[in-house]
Amino acid sequence: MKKVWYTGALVLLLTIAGAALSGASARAATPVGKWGRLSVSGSNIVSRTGKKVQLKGVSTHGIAWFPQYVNKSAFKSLRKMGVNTIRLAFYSDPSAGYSKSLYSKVEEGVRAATSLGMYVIIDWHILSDGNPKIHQKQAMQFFTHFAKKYGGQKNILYEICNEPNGDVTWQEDVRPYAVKVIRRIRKYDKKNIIIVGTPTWSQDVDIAAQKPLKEKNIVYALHFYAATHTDYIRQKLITARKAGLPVLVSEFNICDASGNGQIDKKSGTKWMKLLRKYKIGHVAWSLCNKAETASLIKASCRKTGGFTKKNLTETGRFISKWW
Ligand code: IDC
Repeated sequence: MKKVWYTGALVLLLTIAGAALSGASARAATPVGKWGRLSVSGSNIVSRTGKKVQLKGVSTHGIAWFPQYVNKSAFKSLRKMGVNTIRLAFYSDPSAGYSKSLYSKVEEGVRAATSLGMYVIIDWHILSDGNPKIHQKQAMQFFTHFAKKYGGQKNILYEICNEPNGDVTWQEDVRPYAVKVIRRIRKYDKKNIIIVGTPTWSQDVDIAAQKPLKEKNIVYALHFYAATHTDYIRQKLITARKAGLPVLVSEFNICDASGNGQIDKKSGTKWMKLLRKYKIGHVAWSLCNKAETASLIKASCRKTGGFTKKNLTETGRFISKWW
C-alpha cells in the first residue's frame, strides 16, 4: 500500500516538474526567450549575453492598407519558418493612411509579437514626405505614446524615419531630427534599440558613418531592392562597416525599387551573402498578397494567417531560404 502511494507521489512530482520545465523551455525556444533584450556593441547587435544576433524579419505593408495581416496566427507561421522579428509599418503621411486611430493596430501587432516571443519594430514610415522634419510633431507624439507604453519591454525596436529622400541631408535634416526623437524616446525607454534612417531612401550609411550619433544602442538603416540597388550600394555598406557603423537592413526586397518590377536573384544572393558575412539583420517587405512582386504572399492566397511555404510568392520563397 505504502509503495503504491510513493509511486503515485513520484509520478505526480515528475509530471509537475516536467510541465514546469517544458514551459520554461518553450519560452527559451522563442527568439526573445533565447536572446533577451538586444543592444548594440561596436558594429553589432548582440543578445543579453553579448552574442551576435542576426535579426530575420518581415515587414507588414502599410497597416492602413493591409491591417488584416497584423495578427498572431500570421506571425506565428512566420516564426515557424525562422522569422524572429516583425516590423509594423505606420505611414506618416495622410495620403498614405496616417491616422492616430491606427495606433491601436500597432498595439495589436506589438501584443501578438510579444506573446510569441518575437522582436517588433515600430516603424514611422516616412516616404512621400521625404524630410522627417515635415511631420516631426506627429513623430514626437507617436514615439512618446509607444515608448511610454512599451519602454519596459525587452522586445521593442523603434525605427524613427523609414526613408528620408529628396532634398535632405544627414547633417541638416536627418541627424538633428534623430537627436530630438531619440531624446524623447530615451525619456521613457532607456535601452531598446533605435533605428535611424539615412538619406537617399536609407542608402547613405557611408555618409552617416562620417558623423554618427553619440547616443547608445543606435543602428543605421540601409534599405535595398536588389534589382535596382547593386554593387554601388553594397559598397556603401562595406564602407560604413569598415568605419565601424552598426547597420540594420530594416527593409529590403529582391525586386526593383518600385516594388513591382523584375526580381533579381543573382543580386539578391550577393546581398544575402554579404549580410550573412557581417551578421547584419534583414527585414523583408512585405506581408500581404497585393499583386506586386514585392509581396511575400501569393495574390491567390486568401488566408491572412497560418501560412506555409506553399503560400509564398517566388520572392517569398527566395527570401525564406535565408530565414
Ligand atoms: C510600396 C508598396 C506599394 C505602395 C507604395 C506607396 O510596395 O504597394 O503603393 O509603397 O506607398 C520603399 C518603401 C515602401 C515601398 C517599397 C516599394 O519603404 O513603402 O512600398 N519601397 O516601392 N522603399 C523602396 C522601395
